[in-house]
Amino acid sequence: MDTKDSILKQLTDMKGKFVSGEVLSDALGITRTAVWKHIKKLRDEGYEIQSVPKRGYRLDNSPDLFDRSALVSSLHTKTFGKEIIFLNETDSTNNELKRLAAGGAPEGTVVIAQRQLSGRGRRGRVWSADEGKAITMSILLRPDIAPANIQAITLAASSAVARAIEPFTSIKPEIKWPNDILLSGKKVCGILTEMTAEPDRILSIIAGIGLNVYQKEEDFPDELKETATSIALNSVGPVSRSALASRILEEFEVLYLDFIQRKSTAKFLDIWRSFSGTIGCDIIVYQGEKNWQAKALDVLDDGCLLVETADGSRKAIASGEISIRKVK
Ligand code: BTX
Repeated sequence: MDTKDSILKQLTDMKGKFVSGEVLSDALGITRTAVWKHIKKLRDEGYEIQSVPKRGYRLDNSPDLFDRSALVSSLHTKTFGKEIIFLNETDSTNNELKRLAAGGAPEGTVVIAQRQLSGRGRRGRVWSADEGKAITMSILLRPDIAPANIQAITLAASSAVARAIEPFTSIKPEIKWPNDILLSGKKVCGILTEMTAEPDRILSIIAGIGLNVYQKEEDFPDELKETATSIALNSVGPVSRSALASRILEEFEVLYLDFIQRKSTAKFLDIWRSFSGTIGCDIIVYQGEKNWQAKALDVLDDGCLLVETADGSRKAIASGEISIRKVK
């Protein structure tokens, strides 16, 4: 066992009590400065260690174990996650799942990766996720619905994520149409829904979820520092990625199965509305080269956003981007 692990073992054995720097340095035959350096390394690995002058060090929390067995043991679902492919590294969990889907993978198959080399957002944008600090996962769906309904699936996914993370956050998550989940106006989660379909039939939908969990402000690249946040930056207590991922899968499965069985979006749209940070707001709609001002009125059964334009006419927006101009 190396010195760092020996320190960790001593702290763990103390079961939440303090152990002094002196005791550690005597036991390991190193200086107190060396002890401090190892403590710093452990903190960098995600261990939460308190240090109090004259009392020493105390282990408050270990980094969460996010692996297949931790997730399986905390998951209570019927189909989502019955097949979980847990990878150390892939290009994109959406790409990986698309390959598996082409090979006949069943509905509910989940791919999770610790590291994505080319994580994607919509329209070719990049999704950034530091290894060990985020959840990057994709879920395979094979619904018997018309391709036009894909937007509804995106809204079901964002409703599920908002519901799943709410117990872990000190402020209520808000959904920006169609799929951004925000905490205090900053993006904590993005959802990329992709589909392969024949003209009248969906073959597969892949719902990719990127959730920022442990990032601190300094972990985000400069261009995201103002706009991105994480669960840990807004948490009410310790967070574990296994608990978060399993809750997301559970909530998503309930809303998805309800939608498929009842052929109705009513249930998750009510949830979506209750988390909406969009309805009632003045917005700018971006569609292709054009952009225009409107007021967001509601979300429709098919997931489109109903807006009122400056001349008082109403339009349903199926795709595009919006930015919120004012708080409701
Ligand atoms: P989006 O196009 O709505 O958002 C992408 C934009 O969000 C980027 O251009 C950037 O400005 C910003 N951004 C990038 N990374 C982050 C981040 N970590 N936190 C906050 N903002 C960020 C959103 O697309 C859909 C993202 C889906 C990501 C998942 S991860 C699992 C799956 N695999 C994969 O390749 N994509 C999905």
